Amino acid sequence: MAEEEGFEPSEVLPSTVFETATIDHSATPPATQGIAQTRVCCQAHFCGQTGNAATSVPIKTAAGFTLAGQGGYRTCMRIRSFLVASLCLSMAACSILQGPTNGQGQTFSSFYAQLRRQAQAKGYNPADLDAAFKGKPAPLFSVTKAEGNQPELVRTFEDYVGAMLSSTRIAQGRQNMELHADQLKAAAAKTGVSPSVIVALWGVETNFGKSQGTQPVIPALVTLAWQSPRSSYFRTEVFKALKVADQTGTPTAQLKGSWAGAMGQCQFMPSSYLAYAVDGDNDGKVDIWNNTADVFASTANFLRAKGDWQSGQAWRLPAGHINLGGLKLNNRGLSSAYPLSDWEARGFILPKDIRGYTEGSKLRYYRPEQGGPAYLLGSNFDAILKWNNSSYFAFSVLSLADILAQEEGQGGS
Ligand SMILES: [Ca+2]
Repeated sequence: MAEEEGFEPSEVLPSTVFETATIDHSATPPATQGIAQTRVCCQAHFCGQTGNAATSVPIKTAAGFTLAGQGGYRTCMRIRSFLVASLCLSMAACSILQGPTNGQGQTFSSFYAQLRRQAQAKGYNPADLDAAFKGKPAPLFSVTKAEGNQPELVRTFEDYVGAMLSSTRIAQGRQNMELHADQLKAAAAKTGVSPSVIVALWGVETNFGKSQGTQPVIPALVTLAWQSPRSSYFRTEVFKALKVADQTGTPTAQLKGSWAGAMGQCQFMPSSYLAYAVDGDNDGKVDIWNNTADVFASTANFLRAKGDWQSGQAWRLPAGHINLGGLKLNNRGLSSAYPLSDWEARGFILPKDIRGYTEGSKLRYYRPEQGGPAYLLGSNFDAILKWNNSSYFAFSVLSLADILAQEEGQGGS
């Protein structure tokens, strides 16, 4: 359940501060922002102008000097040299003393103190948060770097799908379909989600449980809550993770997962664990880390409950020669979902042997590659998008499921 948005880690003063800084002489800015604003003032008065006293305004440097803006160009240039040196020293000193800041100019220690207070207000023990860091709260910069390197952000559709449908993964998928046939059938019987789809998701998420991630989940989520543009989402996941640790009796430092905070063999975010993970083998525990019956039951339950999985419905149909006039596609060639009747009005003909669709069934148009095949995708594609909002991911998972289903004689996912 990786997140699709990418951003660059911000280990120095964020460039956006400089781009958006305005000269506000009435406010007293926070320390970091103040340095950035002073730099803008410095450029405006000493580089763009020639020391015009009438238009100059007082400049308070980071070192505490205030210049009244009187005098000519030579004086300004001498002062400029002094100022630049002072600013450089001051910025370096601030960086060392305070550490890097996020896009809002907030240091990690300041953010963490605030988060700690929020956790306490929500009824959590802040000591559990501290324990996740083994008593030394600090950001994990490897987490933010990883987010900018998601495979789907740097690979083409062909490369991405090819890697997901490797011969090794298909072979291991077949073996696992046999090995866990009873548990998979039990999960399918309760949810209508076929074993091939469950195994395909398991295979692409964690290589059939073998690659669950080794990051400490709570520090990873706290880092993302501090630095990510989706701060509020990850902040909520931090609190949910504390709840997961409590429910499962896991010490917070031992809660492991991916750099994005996804946990266990099905890579559930903490909120998904709390909402959709279920006890597949009725042993009284919901263990998505070690128990395959729970992993399969939880995976299928997510698709049924959150994705409204339509059992037996073909997930893709050849689009044929339909009228695309006025149809908007996103940058990956995917349209919004429209009723079957709308597509029929554009010239689509539903094959007679396809079941599970009505006139109101919603489908999306999808042509991932220019000049390549085009499809209409049913709501089970959307169910996978709710798992991971990436069309490449959803297409790969369901294609893999089709291959595994053919092996098992299921006739499609
Ligand atoms: Ca169980």
